[in-house]
Amino acid sequence: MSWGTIATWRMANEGVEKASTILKENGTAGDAVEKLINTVEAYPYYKSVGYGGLPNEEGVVQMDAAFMNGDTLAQGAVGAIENVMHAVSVARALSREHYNSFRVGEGATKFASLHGFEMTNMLTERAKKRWQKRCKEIEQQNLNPYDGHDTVGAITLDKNNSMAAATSTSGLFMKKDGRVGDSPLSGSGFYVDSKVGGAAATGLGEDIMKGCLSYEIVRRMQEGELPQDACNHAVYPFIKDLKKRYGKAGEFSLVAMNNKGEWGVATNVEFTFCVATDKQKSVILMANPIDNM
Ligand code: SD4
Repeated sequence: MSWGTIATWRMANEGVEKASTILKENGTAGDAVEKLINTVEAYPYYKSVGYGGLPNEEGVVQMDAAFMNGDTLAQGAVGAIENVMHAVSVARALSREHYNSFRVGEGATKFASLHGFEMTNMLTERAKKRWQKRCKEIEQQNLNPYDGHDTVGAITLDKNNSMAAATSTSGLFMKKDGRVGDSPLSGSGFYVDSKVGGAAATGLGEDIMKGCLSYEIVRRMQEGELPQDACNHAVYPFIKDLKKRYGKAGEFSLVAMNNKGEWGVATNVEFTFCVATDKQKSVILMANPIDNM
């Protein structure tokens, strides 16, 4: 009986270890992925996810998050939610609703509050200082305001062959009020089907959305490609094409796992990620863009 998990960035390491324990002990893919993401969300020194996440240009922390059940294909998501530490848990609660399962802004916070989620001021002193510094830098040095962002995205496979996917992020640093990225968007920031596998993304949401890259990877795996081939074929030609048609492509990376616990990644930037499976003890690995992009 295989189990496994793969997640974006080194920051997911502790969460991946906790998810592995759940999966080894016969827990569900859904519980494991939620625990993985919650662990990153609660840590105040990760500057792009959950508590301590970086604010928008008005100094307000707005989170995007999603949860998907690979058995039922049920999904829940929140966009630009404020004052909630565990946005992914709100997304999971929303995934149990047949209607109204993707909520944004005040409506998302209202749902969280009604469902007993604690209201938390998400702007830490540290994040506030970084924001103040960046405001000054932008004014004085004409810097690109949107540097500094990462998403934790993860796929889990449990011993019963069920899979789940989830994401959580504060999105682009200095984004506009109400801006929503790829992370809560089905098929772009995440997708999972227990009959096949799943994928999740991190990077410039505006460009990831242009290719629906998570769905494209799952679709390729469904056609029989291994996760690494699916990642290569979905991501690298897309980057080339985007550069040709749009003139540029932002930085982004994708991780994927199939329902046998085999995995793959593709990236156009130096990228760390975490993996653990029944055959592979939890590790942090590094991926680089392939040469002929
Ligand atoms: C977004 N994809 O909001 C997120 C941010 C991110 O690495 O992952 N950056 O566009």
